[in-house]
Amino acid sequence: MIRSGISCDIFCRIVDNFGDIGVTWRLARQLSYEHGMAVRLIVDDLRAFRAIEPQLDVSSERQDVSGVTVIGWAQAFSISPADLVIEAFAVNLPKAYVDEMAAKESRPVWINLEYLSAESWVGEHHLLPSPHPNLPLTKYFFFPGFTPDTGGLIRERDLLNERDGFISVNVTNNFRVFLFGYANAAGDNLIEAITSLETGVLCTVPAGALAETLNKNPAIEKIQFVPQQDFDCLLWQHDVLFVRGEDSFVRAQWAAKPLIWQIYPQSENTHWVKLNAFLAIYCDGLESEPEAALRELWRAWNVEDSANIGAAWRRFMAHLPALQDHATAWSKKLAEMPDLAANLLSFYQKTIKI
Ligand code: TRH
Repeated sequence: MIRSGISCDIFCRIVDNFGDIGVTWRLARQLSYEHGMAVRLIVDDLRAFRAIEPQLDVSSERQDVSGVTVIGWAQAFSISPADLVIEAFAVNLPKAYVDEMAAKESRPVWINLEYLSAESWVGEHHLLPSPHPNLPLTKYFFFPGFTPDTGGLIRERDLLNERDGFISVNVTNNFRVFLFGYANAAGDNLIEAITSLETGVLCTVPAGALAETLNKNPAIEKIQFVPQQDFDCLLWQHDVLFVRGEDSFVRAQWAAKPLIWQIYPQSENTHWVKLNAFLAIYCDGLESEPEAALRELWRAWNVEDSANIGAAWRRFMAHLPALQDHATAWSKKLAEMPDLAANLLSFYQKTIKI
């Protein structure tokens, strides 16, 4: 592969769970192997990172993994700034690193990669500059999103072809549900409803709080985390996907399967605004009955409504063919937009010329 000659540093602090590292690790690998960039990922918690990348050596503060140099946060002082600097989710960069960015003859392009949201203000704020108060540096807000006025979604070049190839040869007889979520009081009733509706149904539940709190049920298969490179194949083996956070939510959309999103809860219920904004664009083109079924199941799962989750599941399943067609159409529609890495690079090329 031709190296682009562009270097990139991505800074990530793991707040909790795997969303921050999930997004940055995926992006780092793509920038390296598809765009030939020299990528360093500076991360504060190698142990958490290891859950999605078992090749990592947690005792090493500098190592090369899958074409990316992974550096422990404490070693950030030892590196000179790259051409493109990405701080993920408004993490504060080390002061010495920022001072060095300002001192460089050709200043880096500085991006703050924001959280994903379908809210309409995102397009208006995407790529807005934020000049540094006292250094000759400008940081740009980069918003992922679902519409062409945003930074788009991470999508690897061969992802959809790989998906179609995999699905065409891996046909399973059992109906399979993937259940990746936070602890949920409605979990047992949901499993009960899933297993009483279908025979031979299997529910895959990745390790974590949800798996730990579920009652024993022969239909449940608890699994350890797979490496992130294998996560898509795992999704493609299922018929309905319960996902959460940000990265698994996006991958479920690329999997083109009916999905239920458990959104990361925020204070003052602000996550509902985000969830409804997504539903408003996702449901466009769905008939009213499948739309109502989808909305009801999403609501019941997110408010942990154990009394109504069973009925919501049955209603959702009654519209499964329509929901499957819609998921396929949605994934096609999203794929018409340039992907996030391509948008990032074209912004870099434009900005570096200014
Ligand atoms: O783990 P998440 O809930 O992450 C988050 C964080 O909580 C974060 O603070 C919050 O702001 C954000 O959500 C919105 O969910 P997410 O984003 O889906 O990340 C999970 C990652 O783990 C994703 O990259 C897929 C990966 N994964 C594997 O690689 N293997 C596995 O087996 C599983 C189940 C997941």
